[in-house]
Amino acid sequence: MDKSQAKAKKDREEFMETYFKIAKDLLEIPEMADMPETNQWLKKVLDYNVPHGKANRGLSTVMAYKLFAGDKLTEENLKLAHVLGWCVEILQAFFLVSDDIMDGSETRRGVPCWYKNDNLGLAAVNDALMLESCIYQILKKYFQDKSYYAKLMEVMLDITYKTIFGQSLDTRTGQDKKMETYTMKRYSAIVKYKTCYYSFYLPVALAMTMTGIDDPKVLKQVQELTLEMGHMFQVQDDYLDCFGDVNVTGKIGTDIQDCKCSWLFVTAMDKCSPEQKKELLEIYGIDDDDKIEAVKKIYSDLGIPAAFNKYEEHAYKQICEKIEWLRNDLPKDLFYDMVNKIYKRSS
Ligand code: GPP
Ligand code: MG
Ligand code: MG
Ligand code: MG
Repeated sequence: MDKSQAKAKKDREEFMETYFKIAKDLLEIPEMADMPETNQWLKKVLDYNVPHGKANRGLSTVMAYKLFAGDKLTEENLKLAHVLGWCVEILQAFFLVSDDIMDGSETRRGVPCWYKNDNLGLAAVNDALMLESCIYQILKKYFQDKSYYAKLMEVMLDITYKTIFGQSLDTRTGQDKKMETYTMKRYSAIVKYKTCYYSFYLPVALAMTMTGIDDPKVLKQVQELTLEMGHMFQVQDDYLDCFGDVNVTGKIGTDIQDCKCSWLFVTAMDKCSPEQKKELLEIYGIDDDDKIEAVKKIYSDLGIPAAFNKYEEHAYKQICEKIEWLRNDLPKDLFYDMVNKIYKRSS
């Protein structure tokens, strides 16, 4: 293990310690002491859905705080940044539990999706709501006497709002199945809202809120850059849904049968012959193994994997260029770390 891997391992271990603390806090909310059964249930929901991911978003929140705070960093504030990082991870868990129900997915992080677990079914909807509510219990406990408490809530709620609207567009597009509307423009709108804001902008925005950075020009630069990273991330996600190794991604893809406006489909539409187009429009969005395989074959025949590799390289280069051109008061290392964590990812 080299030096940077050892540091990443240590950062992760420190971050995990805070998970145990906030999980305990949530189970010990004084006015809920007469609800021991639901408290035990909440523990199950948290432990299954929150701590077993890559925690990129949570760790980015901590790193962003460290780099924005610079020499004003205190032990106490670092702990608070860890707490904020877990709020982002809980938000992610809330989205994933809900998303898996909507997408009809089977597995997540190598185990059954929460709603599939113990045949929970739609009872899992309330568990998703429980997760979301936990965020605000934690924010209250740790931040209520901070001058930036209202601003933190505003950021969290605003990004949640945007994500829910992105998810609405994603889900309704898949249900309407009007494949002539599946353009790159539509795709970009879906991913900007459903993925980019919460996955890449939110961790940095929360850290900036904690450090009191509110210059609109700075926020705009950070937003532009992080949304671009998020776009690359979702294109990768779409690629992995179809061509990823399930043992590595931990999730079985559903985009083809769900008739999603995915990067692969939009790119295929652009490249295909009239005959291939006719076939694709006939077989896309149907939950049938042979038809799903036939879609994958058309993607392969069209050279979509190569087109993806080309896209990824190009997007990465553009993001790195953007980072180079950032204002000097912004921490370039943070953004390089964020993009390098995802470039060429297989999970
Ligand atoms: C990713 O879509 C987007 C989300 C997980 C946001 C969900 C938002 C909600 C408001 C529920 P995806 O379906 O491609 O993700 P995955 O491939 O991980 O299922
Ligand atoms: Mg999904
Ligand atoms: Mg989805
Ligand atoms: Mg996906």
